[in-house]
Amino acid sequence: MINKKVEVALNSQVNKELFSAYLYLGISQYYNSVALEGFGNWFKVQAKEEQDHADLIMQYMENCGARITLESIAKPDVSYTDLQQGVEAAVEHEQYITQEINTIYSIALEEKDYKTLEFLSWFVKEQVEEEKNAEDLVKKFELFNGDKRALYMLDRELSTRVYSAPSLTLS
Ligand code: OFO
Repeated sequence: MINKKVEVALNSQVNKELFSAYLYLGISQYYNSVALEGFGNWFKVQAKEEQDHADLIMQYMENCGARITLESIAKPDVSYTDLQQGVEAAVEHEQYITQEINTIYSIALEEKDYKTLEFLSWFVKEQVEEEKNAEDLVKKFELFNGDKRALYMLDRELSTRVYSAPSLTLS
């Protein structure tokens, strides 16, 4: 059994995590299209992590006997006119997701749903890393100040990112 308000909020978060995956796939395609395939790789790995986040929430909901309703996933807007806009979009999106996770946390707290609070604590910590990773990319862009050679080096560095499964596992 799970509190109804918490169930609704978690169900909505599943959609937001799937949208995150879709957005990052779009950003990945954008960077591939301008021959920054390292950035393309970084965002493709990020998209897989977002899919994991959705999977974890669905698994938790299933474990609690909650009803999951899959909603439509919105079309991401990746019509960027500047190379920095992709990484800036990621920062903005992660800040939004942090707010959404915090909102679910507040609802669970209000409803005294301690098991969901325990589950969400992993997401609260994860968002610190998610925001920092995206912010670091923006900072590097700003540091390079249009230096193409530095951008090329960063692209090579980002091409080495590999997917790893989330540290949270549910039985
Ligand atoms: Fe799921 O953390 Fe990013 O969006």
